[in-house]
Amino acid sequence: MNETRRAVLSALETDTVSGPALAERLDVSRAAVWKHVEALRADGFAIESGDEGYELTGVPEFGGAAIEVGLDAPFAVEYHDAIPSTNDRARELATAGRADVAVVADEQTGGRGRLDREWSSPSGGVWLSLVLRPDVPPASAPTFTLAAAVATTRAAREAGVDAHIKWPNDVLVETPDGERKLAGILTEMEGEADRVSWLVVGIGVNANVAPDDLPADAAGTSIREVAGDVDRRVFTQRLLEEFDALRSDLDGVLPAWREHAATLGQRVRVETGEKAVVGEAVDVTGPGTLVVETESGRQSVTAGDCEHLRPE
Ligand code: BT5
Repeated sequence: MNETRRAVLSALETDTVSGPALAERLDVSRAAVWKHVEALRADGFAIESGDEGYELTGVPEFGGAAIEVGLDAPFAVEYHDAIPSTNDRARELATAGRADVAVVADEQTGGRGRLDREWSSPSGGVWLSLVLRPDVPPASAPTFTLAAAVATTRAAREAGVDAHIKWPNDVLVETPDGERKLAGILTEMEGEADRVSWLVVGIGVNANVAPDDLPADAAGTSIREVAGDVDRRVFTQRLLEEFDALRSDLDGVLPAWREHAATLGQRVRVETGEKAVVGEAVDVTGPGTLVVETESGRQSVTAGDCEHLRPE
């Protein structure tokens, strides 16, 4: 969004302000203020002009400016009604040197999961990718995936969904028919030997999505199915705020992850590509390695697909 327009919006966020006062505060003409107010109205903001000045009385249901209003985290939001993949767009922004941008879409036409799997992304979801430039070594990158899983789980719980994390990156809901996937995370990175250049953390949440719109074989669920429709603007803000708090305290990520995880203490089968590791998941150690107690001793797994097995 245009800087002045953003400033008009943030002024109206806390107060009713007159046109002349706004013009003076932002050092622009009254005509410019009026133009920005009109543009905001055209974007769906309800701004009333009364005796005291302009009053913000309503924000659009979803969208970039809507998410930025009242957001207590330093992300600029780039919104698309539809886009092939927010991760692809975030990679472009990362390559161009940007940081702390959240690319958000209502619908993705080419959503990606891990290992080039498809990620179904119908309209009504929260499909979001963060562009980050943390000053950490590449080995610490998985911590940001864990942080995204914690942030998503917390936001889902606030929306009334009893969500848990399955190692490493799935957010699940336990249903009478078994575990259902509510959200997935795809982290991509470019780095040098000793430090990360950029990270793109892609988070896909089945928010206001009908179960019929999810792939039949995916065992997915949505916030709509479990708890009814969520205010996606507030949900996205809470997710971004929780993520921002976690990345500012990386030592706190692993304990928070453990607290929200359904995997620890379970019998699991982890497909690593080369082999299957079967046993009890006993711990996750930094920066996201799963420790499995198998018949032949403890094994550490850094990546793979994890299945929760029924107890023997
Ligand atoms: C993931 O992969 O779980 C990572 C998903 C990341 C999606 C986000 S959306 C924003 C950003 N932009 C992108 O293009 N991607 C990211 P994985 O663990 O590989 O799981 C993929 C598998 O989940 C698929 O093979 C399906 O079986 C299943 N699946 C596909 N769409 C689903 C959905 N909407 N809900 C639940 N399961 C789904």
